[in-house]
Amino acid sequence: MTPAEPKTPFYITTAITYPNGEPHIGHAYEYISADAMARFKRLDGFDVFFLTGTDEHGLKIAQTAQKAGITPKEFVDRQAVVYREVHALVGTSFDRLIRTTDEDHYAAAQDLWKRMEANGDIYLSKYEGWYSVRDEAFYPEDDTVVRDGVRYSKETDTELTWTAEESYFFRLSAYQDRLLAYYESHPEFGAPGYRFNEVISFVKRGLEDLSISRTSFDWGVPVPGSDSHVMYVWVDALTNYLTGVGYPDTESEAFRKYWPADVHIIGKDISRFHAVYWPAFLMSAGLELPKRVMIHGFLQNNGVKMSKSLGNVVAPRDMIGQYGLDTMRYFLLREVPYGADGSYSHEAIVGRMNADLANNLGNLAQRSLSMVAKNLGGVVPEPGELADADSAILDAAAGLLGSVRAAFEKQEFSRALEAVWGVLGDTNAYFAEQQPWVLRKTDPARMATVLYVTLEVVRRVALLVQPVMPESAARLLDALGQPEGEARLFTALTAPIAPGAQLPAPAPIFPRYEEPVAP
Ligand code: ME8
Repeated sequence: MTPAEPKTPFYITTAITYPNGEPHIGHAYEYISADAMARFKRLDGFDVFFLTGTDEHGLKIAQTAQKAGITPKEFVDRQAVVYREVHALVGTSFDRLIRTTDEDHYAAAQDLWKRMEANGDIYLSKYEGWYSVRDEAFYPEDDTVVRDGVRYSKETDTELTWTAEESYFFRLSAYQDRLLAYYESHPEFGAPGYRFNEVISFVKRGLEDLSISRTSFDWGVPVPGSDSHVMYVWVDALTNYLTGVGYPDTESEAFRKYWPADVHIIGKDISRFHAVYWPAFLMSAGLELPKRVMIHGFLQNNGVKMSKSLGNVVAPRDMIGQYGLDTMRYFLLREVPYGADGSYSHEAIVGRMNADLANNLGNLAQRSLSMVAKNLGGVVPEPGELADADSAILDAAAGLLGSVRAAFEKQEFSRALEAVWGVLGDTNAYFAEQQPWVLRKTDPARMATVLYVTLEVVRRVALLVQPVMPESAARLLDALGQPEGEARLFTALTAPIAPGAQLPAPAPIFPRYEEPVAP
């Protein structure tokens, strides 16, 4: 026996969430999209490491804890549980849920600091500038505006405070040319293009050195050799991607296997940190750069920004309770082209749930499976000679892996689902034209072939939608008699459903949304 080929590693991360507030659907969106990507790669034969977690240091967390009357550590311990529950709720199949208060993370952040320092990129000076606690970021005066005596960031509209203190600086200004050269030679690094172009313009305008330590509070990773300073929260936060795979032990199996990351999944408000500061830190430290930074858009409620003051922040738990997890996962990935901003509304979710899931996929599965149950004793039939219509539909289904894979490669989730639903639409049309319920009397052998072809398309679709709707796809594969394990990997796409297999009694999997009737 020849040993199995080692699997190709694939390392994917989400942003680590600030756990100061309550989780909202925007966070769930990020977890779900990264999760779909991770599941896709696992099913496609990759050795996946999926990292997500919480970003627990910084002034914002310290202030929130103070308001709650507890220590920052007590506060983040409490909130880490809340976020762990959200991950369980949305089905995040992470390999590690990192917390920046984890012990190994301190060692990693300090090691990265020392490498940058050894490279001559860190110096001590004094900082004076406008700081946003909400964004944990400084803004140049030109990028600020005063309203009613309060200064705000033009970009994020968050309140700014004048901050003056001794600070360590990172020589970011020295990296402008190297960053631009890197972007030029790695066109896949930042995506989508319309978002990454903003990053490029920012770098082209010239980079200032970056303040990377604070002395006015102590809730952070201590700067090595300098007791009065803690690291700027973003230096510590970005390092989580290294800690997650064994850094600072660069010889560890995990690090050698998984670094550099294949993709960082992040939202549009933090592209600068990931596509400018982070690669510059890594260049300075002599470490490889991530292969891709994928920038998703923001979700809005009915076209309106979610905010506490408007009272339109929806908790993932409520939405999932109302529509079901897989409906939400499907909706979020299908409705909004990944990268663009998007909106959710009751009508839009119900529309997708009823049209795409219940009518299109659900009906096709339920009608074909019930006909097999009623007319063939629930046994997968032997197909006869294939007619052109049969081959055409099977070929279309066989072509899906290629198109879905190409779309996932670029995190174009909506395009992948569109391709699958295109074939489902054609299969529904095929089913309606072939009229197997008529063939039952006129030509039972032909009915058997039509049902076989339909089951086989449904099986391929079920395999391919597993990353997006893991629970429903699993139930569909159960209904098709597909055992767990190899029969559910993408390699099984080319091994058609076996005639003669006994199927369990079918039960509907994709319910229609019915508006609750007022009492
Ligand atoms: O920025 N729609 O944390 P965070 C979609 N700790 N995505 C949204 C969103 C919305 N309405 N609101 C937020 C941080 N996000 C840092 C990250 S990484 C080393 C440190 C996204 O809790 C946001 O863009 O403010 C980010 O990717 C993630 O949620 C966490 O945001």
